[in-house]
Amino acid sequence: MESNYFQNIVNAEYNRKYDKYITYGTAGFRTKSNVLEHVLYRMGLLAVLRSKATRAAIGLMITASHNLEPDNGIKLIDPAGEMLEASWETIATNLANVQDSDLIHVLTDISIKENIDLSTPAKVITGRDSRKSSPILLNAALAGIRALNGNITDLGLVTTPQLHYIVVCINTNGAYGDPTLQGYYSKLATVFKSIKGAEKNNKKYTSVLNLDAANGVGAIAVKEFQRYLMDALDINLFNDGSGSLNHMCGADYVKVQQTMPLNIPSETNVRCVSIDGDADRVVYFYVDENNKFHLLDGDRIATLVAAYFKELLTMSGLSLQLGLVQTAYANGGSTDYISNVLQVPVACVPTGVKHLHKKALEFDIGIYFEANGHGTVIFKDTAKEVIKNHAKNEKLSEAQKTASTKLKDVIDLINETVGDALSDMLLVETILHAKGWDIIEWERSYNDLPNKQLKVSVRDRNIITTTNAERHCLTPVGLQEEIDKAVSKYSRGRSFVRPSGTEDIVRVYAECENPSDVNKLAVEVASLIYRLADGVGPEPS
Ligand code: G16
Repeated sequence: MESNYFQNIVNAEYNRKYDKYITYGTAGFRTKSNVLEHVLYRMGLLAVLRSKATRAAIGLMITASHNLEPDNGIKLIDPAGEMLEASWETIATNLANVQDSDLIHVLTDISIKENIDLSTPAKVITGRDSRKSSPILLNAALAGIRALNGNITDLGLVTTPQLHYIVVCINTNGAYGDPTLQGYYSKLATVFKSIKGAEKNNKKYTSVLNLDAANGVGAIAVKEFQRYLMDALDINLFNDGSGSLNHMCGADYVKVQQTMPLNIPSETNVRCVSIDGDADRVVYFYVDENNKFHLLDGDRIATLVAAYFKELLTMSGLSLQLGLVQTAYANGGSTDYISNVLQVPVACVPTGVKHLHKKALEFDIGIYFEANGHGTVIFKDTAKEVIKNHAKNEKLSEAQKTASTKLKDVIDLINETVGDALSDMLLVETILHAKGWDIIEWERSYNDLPNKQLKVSVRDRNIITTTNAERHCLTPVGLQEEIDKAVSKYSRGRSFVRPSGTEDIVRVYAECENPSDVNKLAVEVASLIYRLADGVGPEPS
């Protein structure tokens, strides 16, 4: 049956027109949009096989998230809303790179090795971001899905987290929520309004914020949210799609450059939010009366959320295991605060929400955030059950009842399927409102160590390999020893390097105690990479 089954997949329009090897990176395939059509066609084919293998709906999102407009990419979403299972990333990479003449053979091989019953129906839910190249790439993916008779639901322009959400809603027959965009907006907005109550403001908290939507698809979602939230949150929207995508705006720009995005007014102490091009990351920031920029990134969100959950668990009398997952990018100040002040167990894993999500599943309540603002909270089903039953317990004191009801309600505010900038923002707003905090109060909990990120272009970024959750460099030989020497010169110094899985560059992270040293350390390490890993372009200075 196999060879017959695949006979319709030959389509000259989507022949391989690019011979560079392409790999499934940190969050899917990502490169220049004009070389991706055949990859998207093949991923359409693969999505059908994955759906058959899992006997569930699969998500396929066309996006390059934080990258600039010329790039594009694809993220595949597994049935439970997670990123594609790791073993299938290798399958995807192989499929993306084979010669056209080997395609049928490789697909047949996948179906045999994965023991796929090809008569199982397949369902693929697709979505795309607002890039100009996305419709063409979506057509390529749809052609691939159709070639294997997969059933398609195309959601059109959606944020990545909306697609994750709808995939899970479909696969749980609506138990997670109504599988529509209206269902998504309505679920989050309803809970937000109900937890926050009628009081818009509380002590230092005011409901006004400035939001930078990176000129991406998130702007559409924000406008839609505003209709559902009504006046529960007063969002002033900037970079709403009329400018260039992620160009000097968006969460990645604000986090890496540690500066205001284009177009956001410098209003003293006003809470500002940046999301990225597909709205799966969020960071907060403000400028003070001296026009100094302050960033409250994913680490700050993680600590705010962890402290809130810890408080609610203690107040409700529940003993569920709370844990936090970070990456090497987490600021040393945040890790110290989590371990020593909050006393919440903290784990460190390699970059990529796929790694954080997996680790967070080990806790009853797992909070995971990358410093870049990508993260969420996930709950074990058993923990949800315990919380729900506890909130119904009539023997609880008034304080215990209030806390456990809040805990139960807040679960519905969180998009557990993946990091979701807008759901995360509503969670932060809920917590700040509950505490009566402005952004300055929030920032007071701990001090970040001064830190800096740089990008270095090298001939082949894959010659950099790492271990120990990316904190230690294995190759090129000798690089780690040189980094260690550089770091040892600075008090509380730390630095690591790793190849990006979304851009053709090597990333450098540096932090140390003295703000005037951090740039020196970052440049020193960047120069080491440039010299030992065959840098291209101008040497970092
Ligand atoms: C993706 C991943 C994130 C990761 C980021 C940067 O985000 O989902 O987990 O932190 O890429 O990865 P890298 O440092 O390997 O380039 P997004 O928002 O771009 O999809």
